[in-house]
Amino acid sequence: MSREASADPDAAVQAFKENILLKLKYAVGKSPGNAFGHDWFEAVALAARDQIADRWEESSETVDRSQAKRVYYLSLEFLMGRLLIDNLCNLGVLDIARQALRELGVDLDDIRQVEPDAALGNGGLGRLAACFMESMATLDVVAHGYGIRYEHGLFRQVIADGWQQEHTETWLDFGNPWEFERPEVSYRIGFGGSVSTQESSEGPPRQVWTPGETFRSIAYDTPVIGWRRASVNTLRLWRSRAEEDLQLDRFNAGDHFGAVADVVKAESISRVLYPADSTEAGQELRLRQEYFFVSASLQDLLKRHLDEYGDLLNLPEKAAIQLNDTHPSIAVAELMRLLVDVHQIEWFIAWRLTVGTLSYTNHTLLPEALESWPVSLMERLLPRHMQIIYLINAFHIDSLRAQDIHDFALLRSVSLIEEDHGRRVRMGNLAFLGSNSINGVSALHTELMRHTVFRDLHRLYPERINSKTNGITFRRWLYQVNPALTGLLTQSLGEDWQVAPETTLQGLEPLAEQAGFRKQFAECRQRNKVALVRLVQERLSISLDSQAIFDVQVKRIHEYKRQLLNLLHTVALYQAMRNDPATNWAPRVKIFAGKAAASYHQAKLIIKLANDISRTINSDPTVRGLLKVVFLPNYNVSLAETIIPAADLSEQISTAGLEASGTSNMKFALNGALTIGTLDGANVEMSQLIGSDNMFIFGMTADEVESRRRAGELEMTSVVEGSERLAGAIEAIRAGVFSPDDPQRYANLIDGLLGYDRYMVCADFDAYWKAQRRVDALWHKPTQWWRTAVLNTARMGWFSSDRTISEYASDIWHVPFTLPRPAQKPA
Ligand code: NBG
Repeated sequence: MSREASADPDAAVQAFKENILLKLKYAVGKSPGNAFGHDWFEAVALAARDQIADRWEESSETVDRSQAKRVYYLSLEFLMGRLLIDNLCNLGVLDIARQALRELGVDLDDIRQVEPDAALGNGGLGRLAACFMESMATLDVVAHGYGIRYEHGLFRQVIADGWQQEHTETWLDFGNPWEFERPEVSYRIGFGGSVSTQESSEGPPRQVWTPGETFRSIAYDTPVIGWRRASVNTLRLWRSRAEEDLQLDRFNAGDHFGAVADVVKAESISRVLYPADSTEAGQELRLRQEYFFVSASLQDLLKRHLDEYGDLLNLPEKAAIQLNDTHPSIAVAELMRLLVDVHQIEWFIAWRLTVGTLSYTNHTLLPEALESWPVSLMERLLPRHMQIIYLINAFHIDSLRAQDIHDFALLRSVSLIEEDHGRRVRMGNLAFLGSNSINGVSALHTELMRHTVFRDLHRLYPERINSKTNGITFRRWLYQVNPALTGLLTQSLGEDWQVAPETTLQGLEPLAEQAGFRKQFAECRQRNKVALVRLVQERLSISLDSQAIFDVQVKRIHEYKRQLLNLLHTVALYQAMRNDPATNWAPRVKIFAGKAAASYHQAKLIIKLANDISRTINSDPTVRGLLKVVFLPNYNVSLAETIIPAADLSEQISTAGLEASGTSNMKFALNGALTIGTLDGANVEMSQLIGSDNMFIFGMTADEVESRRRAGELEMTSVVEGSERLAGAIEAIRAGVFSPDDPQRYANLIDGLLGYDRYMVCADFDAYWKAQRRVDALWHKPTQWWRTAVLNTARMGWFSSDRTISEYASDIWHVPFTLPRPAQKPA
C-alpha cells in the first residue's frame, strides 16, 4: 500500500506493540506492570513519532533535492490541541495502535485523555494556523511554521462562584514527546542599545546597531504529518534563553538572586502566551515577544536560503513568508535590517526582495485589535528598526509626491506614523506596505478592509488586497471528533469519500430525502449528545435531557460576539415558559463556554451573568424539562471536540461587520448543526452555499449596522420600550432576579446597553427572538429538521482548509500543491 503502514495488519499490530514496549522500557523507564496513563501515552507517542520521523527524513531529502520554494508561516499563536489521535490518523495507524494497546490491556480512549492540550493560542487565529499546518502537509506544500514555545499556554479557566479565575496552564509539566530540542539551532536576539554610523571606504556609510542586551533563541521542532503520510513539515518554536545561565562572579559574591537575573529576564520572553498588556511592562514584553520570534525565524530562514543557494537575490523565487496578522509585522523592518545592514544589499534591492517575499493576513477590523506601538518604546527597544521604519515611510511618501499625490489627508492616513494619539507606529500599515499580498479571511471581511482600515492604501495599491475565506481541517473536525457520522458517511458514500470531501460530500444531498438515512444521521447526533451529557454530569453535576435542542455558543467571550444577546434570549424564553408552561415549547439546553481576556472586565461580568442565570433557571421547578443552562469551564480544543458534534444549533450571532470570518461556524455546520446567525464573516458564504433557508439568518446587515452607527442611533430606550420581551428580560436582570446576593451587580451593564449599545444587542433582539421561534417550529418537524441537517453537512465541502491552502498556494505563494489521492488498494 502506498503511504500506508504495512500490507499485513497483524504484523503491523505486533510491530507497533513491540515498539510501544521498547519505548516504555528504554525511553520512559517503566515496565507494563508499573506504568501509569501518562507513561503509556508517552510510549505510544514515541512509537508513532518514530514512524513520523522516517517520513520526515524522506520529505526533507525530497525537498532539498528539488530545491522547491518554501512557505514560512509566521504566527505568534498555534493552537494545536492534542496531537496523538491526529498523528495516528494521519499515519494511517489508528486502528493498529488501538489494537496493539488492547493487547497490552490498555484502552487508547483512556490514554488519549492524558495528553495536555497545546494551547499556544487564544482562539480562531491560532486554531486557523494549526489547521493550515495540517493542510499544508497534506497538500505537499513545503512549509515551516514559526512561533514561540510558550512555557505556559492560554490560562486555565476556573469558575469560582460564577466568576472566571485565571490559573497558570502547565502543558510541559510531563515533557512533550512530540518535539525535538535543537540546542544547536540558536540565534542571538538584541534589544535596546544604540546605532552608530560607520564610514566605509568601499561604499556609503553603514549603520551599526549595538544592542544593549542580547538573548538567545533555541529551536524546538515538532513534525507535522499530512493525511495518509503525505509530506511531513516542521513547526519550529523558539524558546528564549540568557547568554549565560549564571553569573558566577555575582553568585560567588553571595548575590544568589542577582546571579540569575538575566536568566529570568530572558526566559520571560517565552514564558507565557499573551502577557496582559494593561500595563506598560506587559506591552513591552509583548513587543519583545514579537521581535524575538520574528528575528530568530528570519535569521534561520535566511541561513537556510544561503546554505541552499549561496545568494539572497533570489529570495522571492524560493521563499514566501506569510505574516499571520500584524503580530509578526516587525518582520518588514527586520528583513530590511538583515538584508541591508548584515548582508549589505543596497536599500532599494532589499526593499524589492522584502516586498516580493512577504505577505500579510488581516484577521480583524476592530480598532482596538489593530496594533500600534509608541514611537518612544520602539526607539528604546529597537532603535535601528525605528530608523528603518522612518526611512521606509520617507521613501514611500516621496514616491507618492513624485506621482503628484499631495492630498494631505491621504498622506497622513497612509503614513506609518500616527500623530493623533501620541506618536505611534501603525503595524497594519507597515505590514501592508511591506507585502505583495494582503488578504482578508472571508469575502465580506475583505470587502470591508478595502473600504475601512485600508481604504487609502487600497486606493494606492488596488491589486494587493485579496480574499481567502478560512477553512478547517476535516480530518480533525469531522473524522476524529465524529467517528459515528464518519462511519455513516463511509457506509453511504464509499471508502474514498474522505479523499476529496469538497466534492464527495455533495453526494449526500439525495440521501437527505431518505427517511432511513436521516434516522441514522440523527442517531449519530444522539450518541454524541449522550457523551456530552455524561461530561456535563461529571464536571458540573447538572443532568441534561439529551432529547432537548442543544443550543450552543462556544467561543471567546467578547461583546461583539454577543453572548449577551443569547443570554437576553435565554431570560426572555425562561419568562415566557414560566408564564405559559402549557405551550408546546421545544425543550432546550443552552450551552455556553469560552474564556475572557484577564483584563476584560465586561466580558468577565458576562461570564458571571451566564452562571447566575444558569443557577437560577436550573433550580426553578416550573421550567424543569423545558430549559437548562450550562456554562462549561475552561473551553479549549479538546472540549470543543466533544461539544461540537453534539450540537443541534450553532450560535453565530456577532454584530454584522465585526466577525472577520469565524471558523467554529464551519465546524458545527460540517457536523450537521443548524446555524442561527447574522450575515457576518463566513456566515455569508455559508448561507450562499448551504442556502439561506437552511439556516436561521436574522438581524441587521453590515451596511445597516454602519448606517445606524453613522446616524448615531445607539441609544436604545425606545427600542426596549417597543419590545415587551426585551424589556422584561432587561428589567429582570437589572432588578437582581439572577443576583439576589448583589442586586446591583448588573445595573451598569444594563444601563450601558440602554445608553450606548455599541454592538446593537437591543436593536437585533426582536429579530433574534423570531428566528429562535423558527428554530422551535422546525424542531417540531423532525423530518424537515434532519433533512436540513443533512444538507448542511452535504454543502460544507468548500470550507475545507485544503481548499483555502490551495488558494494561498496558487494566488499568493505561487507554489505547487497536490490534493490528496485515494489510497492504493493492496494488490
Ligand atoms: C480572528 C477573527 C475570527 C477569524 C479568526 C481566523 C483574531 C485577531 N481574529 O473571525 O476574529 O475566524 O481570526 O481568521 O483573532
